[in-house]
Amino acid sequence: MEPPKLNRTVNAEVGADRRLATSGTSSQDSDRHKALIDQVNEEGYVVLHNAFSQSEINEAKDEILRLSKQQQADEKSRAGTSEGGRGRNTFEGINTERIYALANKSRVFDKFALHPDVLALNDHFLERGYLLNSFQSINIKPGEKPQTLHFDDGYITVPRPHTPFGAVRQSLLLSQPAYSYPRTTYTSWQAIMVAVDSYTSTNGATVIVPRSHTWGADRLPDRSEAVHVEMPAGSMFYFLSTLWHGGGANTSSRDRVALTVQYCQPWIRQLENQMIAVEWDKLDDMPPRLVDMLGYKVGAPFIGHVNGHSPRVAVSHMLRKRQREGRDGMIKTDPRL
Ligand SMILES: O=C(O)CCC(=O)C(=O)O
Repeated sequence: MEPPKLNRTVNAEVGADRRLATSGTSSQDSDRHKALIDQVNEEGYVVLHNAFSQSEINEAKDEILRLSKQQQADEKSRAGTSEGGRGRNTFEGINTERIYALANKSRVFDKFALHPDVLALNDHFLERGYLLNSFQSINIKPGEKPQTLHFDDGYITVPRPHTPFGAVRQSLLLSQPAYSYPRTTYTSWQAIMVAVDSYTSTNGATVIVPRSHTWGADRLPDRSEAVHVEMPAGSMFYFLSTLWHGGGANTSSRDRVALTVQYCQPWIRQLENQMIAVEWDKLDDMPPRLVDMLGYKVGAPFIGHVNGHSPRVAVSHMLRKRQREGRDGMIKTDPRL
């Protein structure tokens, strides 16, 4: 998404337009991407079939299982008697196990956050320098109730239909005059759900309310308007943060494991604090694009800089300083925390 004119001038002066990457989609893919974008504009979501191979999905599933065992053991040792593997509240699902901060926990998941079609869609719907908002696995277990229907940017207290967030919405409309949804519709982030287990109508597949991304604040969905996104393992769906949706009830006898990756505008506080969640000494082993998305690249025109440098440079300096001073492992913890 192109920023408005004034921002373009400032971005050019400070070099932000050169600094911030796009997915670099080839022209060969552009018609296909345009069709995907059209569908997202129309329906609020699009399913991308067979986005990942069976072996990539098997590898992800094994890794989720390994992390789940580790997380449950940690929870048990912290809480003493707790069963582990359960959710924190009814919204997130009591019979639902979430593993947060996947970018910190394994390199197996990186590819799921960097799918070229998703990056191309993000380039269209978000501004350059967009961020990784949240990256987690969600296992909806047998017996889980349907999640409260919601839209993901609901906690941003700008009433629907969203006000323009500056002139950004206007540039969206200028670049797509043919689209018919209301002038005031503007979304601040998008998400994908990747089916690690096939999504069926009984195993907790996400339900969505098609076209609800255009609704104003006065319209609430009825459950009868929600449909399951059914898709085989390895497929994913991409949806706008204004689309009403929720986790489905799991009335089957099997788990429903999915990965979810959310991306947000570069000027929004991320849901998961990625710069703390991902340990600094792991950054060198990560794909640079993913490191940028955690928040390590200076946004436009210069959001997030540290003394005029990128947070990535600042962190490298701090790590080197710590090493020089032999201070590793000597960080004091405030007893009140
Ligand atoms: O797991 C799902 O299918 C959806 C979860 C969701 O929408 C959420 O937790 O916000």
